[in-house]
This record gives sequence, C-alpha cells and structure tokens, in this order.
Amino acid sequence: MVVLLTLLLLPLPVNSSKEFTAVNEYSILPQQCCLEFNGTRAFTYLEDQCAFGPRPPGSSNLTACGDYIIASLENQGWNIQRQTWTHLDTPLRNIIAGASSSPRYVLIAHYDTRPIADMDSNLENRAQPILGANDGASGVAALLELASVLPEEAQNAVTLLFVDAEDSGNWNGWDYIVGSTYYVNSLTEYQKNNIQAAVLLDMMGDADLQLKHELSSTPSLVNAIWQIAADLQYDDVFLDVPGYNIGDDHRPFLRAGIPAIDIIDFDYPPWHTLEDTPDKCSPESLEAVGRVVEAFVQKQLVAPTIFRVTDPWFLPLIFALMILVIVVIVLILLVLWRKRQSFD
Ligand code: 1BN
Ligand code: ZN
Repeated sequence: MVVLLTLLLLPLPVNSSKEFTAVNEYSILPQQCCLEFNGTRAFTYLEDQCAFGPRPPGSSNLTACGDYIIASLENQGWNIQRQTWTHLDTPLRNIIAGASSSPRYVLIAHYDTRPIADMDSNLENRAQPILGANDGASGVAALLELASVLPEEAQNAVTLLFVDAEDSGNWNGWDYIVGSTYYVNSLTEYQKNNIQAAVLLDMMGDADLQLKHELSSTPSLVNAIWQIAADLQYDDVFLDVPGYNIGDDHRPFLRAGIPAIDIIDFDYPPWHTLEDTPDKCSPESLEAVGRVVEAFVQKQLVAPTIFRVTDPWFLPLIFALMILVIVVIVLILLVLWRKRQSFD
C-alpha cells in the first residue's frame, strides 16, 4: 500500500529547480522594532516623481524621472544597469538595481504613467496624461525607500526592477506591461530558475489602503506575505479576502514559471484620471506595505521559504484518487477473501 501511494504521488507536476529542498520554519516573528522603512521619507520620493509631471513612455519627464531614480539608487550604494530598447518607435528603459546578475528576489514597480486619463469623468480631460501619484509613483517610492533600509548584503540576492511602459495599453497600438515582458524575455533559463519570488508593488499608496489577494498571484507567496502583515498587525490594510485578477507586471514572471505576487489596491476611484495626485496617497500606506516587504526580504534571507510555481490546486484531486484506489484495493481484497472462503 505504501509503495502504491508513493507511486501515486510521484508524478506531481512541480517545477524541479524549486522543488522541496528542506524548508526552514521561520520561527522568529517579524517585529516592528527591527524594521526601518520610513513612510514619510518614502512619501517624499512619491512627491519628487510627481514634480516631474506626467511620465508617459518616451517623454522627457520620464527620462528625467528615470535619471532621478538612478541617482537615488547610486547615492544609496546600489549598482545600476540600464536596459534600453525601442518599441513602436519609442525609446524605452528599464532600470535594474542590484549586485547579482542572477538574483533570488525581484522587487518590481513601474515608473511610467498612463498617457491618457481615459477613466476621467470629464471628457475633456481624457486625452491628457495622468500624474500617477498612486499608479506609478507609489511603487517606485516604496522601492527607493527599501533601497536605503535593506541590509547591504541584500544587494547580492535582491534586484530592484523599475519597469518602463507598464501603463500604455489600448493607446495608439500599445499593450500593457511592455517593460516587464521585455525584462523577463531577456532572462536566461538559469536566471529564471534562480528567482524564488517576484514581488510587484503597484497602486499601494492609496490613503484608504485596502489590499486584497490579487487572484493570479502565487497563493503560497500571497499567504507568506499576508502572514507577515498579520504578524506586524497590518491586518486592517492586508485584508484576507479575494480581490481582482489583474494583468499587471507580475504576469510575465508567472508565465516564465516564477512565483510572483501583485500587491495592489485596485479599488481606487482616481484610477486613470487626472485626480491620481499625491493628496490621494499617504505615508502610512507606503509604510505598511514597505515594512511588510522589508520583513519579507529579511525573513527570506535568514530562513527562505520555497514557493511553488504550480500551486497545489491538484492536491484535492490526488487525495480523491488515493481514496478511490484504497477503496478499490479493499474491494479486491474482500472479493479475493470471499472467494478463498468459498473454496474452503
Ligand atoms: C495597473 C495599474 N494596471 C494599470 N494600471 C494594470 C491593468 C491593466 C489593470 C488593464 C486593469 C486593466
Ligand atoms: Zn494604470
């Protein structure tokens, strides 16, 4: 029976490189006292980006903002790579910070903003580009603050990825998530296999922050991050409820077999309007998410959890199959036993 059950469990479809090597149990709970992410400082990064004005792909505002991001990171001692290419005649640039060419964790934010305010209630505003205080600047602000609070050795394991051209979908022939798609397509198989988790921060600066599980995100990674949030008593912000399915910058990572999460509050009335301005955002929101991500990285560096790409949606099926097999075996044994008895 044991042999049979073992054989049954063998063909589990798991990603071989991220298979179940001994997973350390993280016994030390994250504590607020050990975290340094400062929401007020992060908020100044948000305001600084907005001071460049709207930042659609190919604009001089976006170039200036990209240069500002690079200068901030270099000031904080991070090594920078620029990934440049042309898309629909527009020069694009991803900014990649970190010391390793093959990181284990990638923290992502898009630094471009939408070229059109197509959700604005005022029709006259709809052709104008948005400021993107929450949708663009918030995630970048959090990454810039993380750059200054993460321990120096984190640079060997963590890449901070600032992607271009996330938010131009359905405009002049553009798609969404162009920059993140380009980044993932440029990775070798070795690099993809080495990434244990990709964490996307998008629209998480909303003053009325209510984060729900993004539905396409890797469930075990969502659970790990939500558990840290609960331990840090941010359960008023990290709600344990399902949210939306969002075609965001984490998707290229998921498609490449990399565990990924989108930390996003998509219930944001100023979304893709001219109203997406800094006054709709707050230092407290940035701090809540920033500290959770800081604790997540700290924890992973000390006691890494291995996240499964293929989450075990099939486990109930396997369980049902096992029960079925056991029942069939018992029935066969019963029939054989009966036959034997009738022989006797
Ligand atoms: C996130 C922020 N997104 C755009 N701005 C991704 C998205 C694309 C969300 C299409 C909904 C629809
Ligand atoms: Zn957007």
